[in-house]
Amino acid sequence: MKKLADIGLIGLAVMGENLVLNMESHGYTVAVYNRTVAKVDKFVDGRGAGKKFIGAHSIEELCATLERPRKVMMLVKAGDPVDHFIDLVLPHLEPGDIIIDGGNSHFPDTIRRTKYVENKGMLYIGTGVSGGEEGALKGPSIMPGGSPDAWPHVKEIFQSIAAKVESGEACCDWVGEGGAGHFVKMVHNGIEYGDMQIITEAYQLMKELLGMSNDDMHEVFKKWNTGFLDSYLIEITRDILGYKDENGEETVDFILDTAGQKGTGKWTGISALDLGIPLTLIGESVFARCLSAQKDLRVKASKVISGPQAEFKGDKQQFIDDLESALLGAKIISYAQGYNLMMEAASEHGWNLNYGGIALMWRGGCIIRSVFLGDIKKAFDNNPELPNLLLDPFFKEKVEQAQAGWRRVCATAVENGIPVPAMTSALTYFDGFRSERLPANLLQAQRDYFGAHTYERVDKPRGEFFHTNWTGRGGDTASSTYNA
Ligand code: 2AM
Repeated sequence: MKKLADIGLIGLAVMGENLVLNMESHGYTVAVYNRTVAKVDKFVDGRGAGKKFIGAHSIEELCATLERPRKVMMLVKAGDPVDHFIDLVLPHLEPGDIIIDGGNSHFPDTIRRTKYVENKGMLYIGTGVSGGEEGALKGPSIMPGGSPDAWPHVKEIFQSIAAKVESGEACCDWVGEGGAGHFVKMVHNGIEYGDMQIITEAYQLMKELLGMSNDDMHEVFKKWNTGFLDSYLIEITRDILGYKDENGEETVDFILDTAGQKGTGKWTGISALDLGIPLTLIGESVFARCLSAQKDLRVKASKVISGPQAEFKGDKQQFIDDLESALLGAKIISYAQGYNLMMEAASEHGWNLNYGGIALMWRGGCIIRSVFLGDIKKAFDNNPELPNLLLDPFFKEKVEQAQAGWRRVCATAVENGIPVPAMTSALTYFDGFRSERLPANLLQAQRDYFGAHTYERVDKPRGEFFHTNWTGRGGDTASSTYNA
């Protein structure tokens, strides 16, 4: 009898093709199917020629070629196509078989689909796959969540095709129940927005304030990439700044300054607002892209509104070193905030997230991969209950060391009228986070004044609420009394 396939894949676009080529190169037999069926033969006879692929021309045929429990992975356009394929596949499965969505689905959809598929007796996995087309082929970061019983059946395949860190560990582990995998992938993308934004702020300061050339900045990023900031995004920034086209022109200078976005940063921000988590750096990074996109309006404003003339007076090398500190401080804040969001989501949705494991999954293969994530893993290995990254002794010290230079950068940028929304909002968060007392006492007084919303007192136990008749008019009735 012909060998059955270890796993089936629906969706032969570039990501799907690369991922199955990766699986095949690790010894797995893969059955493949695509909505436009002609692509199946094209792939099997083309990039897949001579390899262990089984081309299927229908969903029924695909499911019939799979080892039990069947594993059917979809890499199709997020949204309705995923629901559509789930319904097409389900009739050909048996209890215990597994449907896997490897696309960029929004986590509430994955929560819903996990329940739906489980109710039919099958298992479901929604997994983030990061690293782009190249990552899919050579080793992506894989973040699976869904039905816990499905994990032992896909663990070996997923971990063998995932990126590996130096110690050999795979950048793939079980994230958690329901939509946890896609949630963590979403936060990954939000953090990516933040990392990119702070790099652009450093670039803007070097360019506009220090008047540095692309070649000079290329050298600075090259150096930074050998230190604590060592990461994929610093590395590609170095290369972009050093890139010249066939005419010797520096391409980066010709690119229109309007940022695009596909929505995962926005989802992360919305999720933070929903859960009440101060995710300020990522939020500012999304808004910075929005402001960049208002190009016509900015051009008009630039002609009529004046500000300070940027002029640098200090020690240039010192300022470049300060910029490295600012990047470091802001980056630590961004990850502290991102982890804060994941912790809150875990408690909201009942997910048992493995925070060190998440750092390891992001350590290699994906866009935010960096040496720094190894230290985050250590922080959670040392204390799995760590409530905030800033309270880890290593990161506390790093951020304290960074703060002097980071403050100088923010102050200089503000004085010179150069926008650094992510670096400054991160610093402001840091100062708020380390404040025992914030001015919310006054805010509570205002709320009580105009809306009788009541307040708690510093000289009374928490949970007791008071109302003051601030004007002498009106009654003593608190709003909670008449809301009841
Ligand atoms: P196609 O090759 O038939 O277009 C990435 O776009 C993958 O998602 C492709 O395999 C593509 O199939 C599939 N896809 C895109 N839109 C789809 C839809 N509306 N329904 C089903 N599959 C879709």
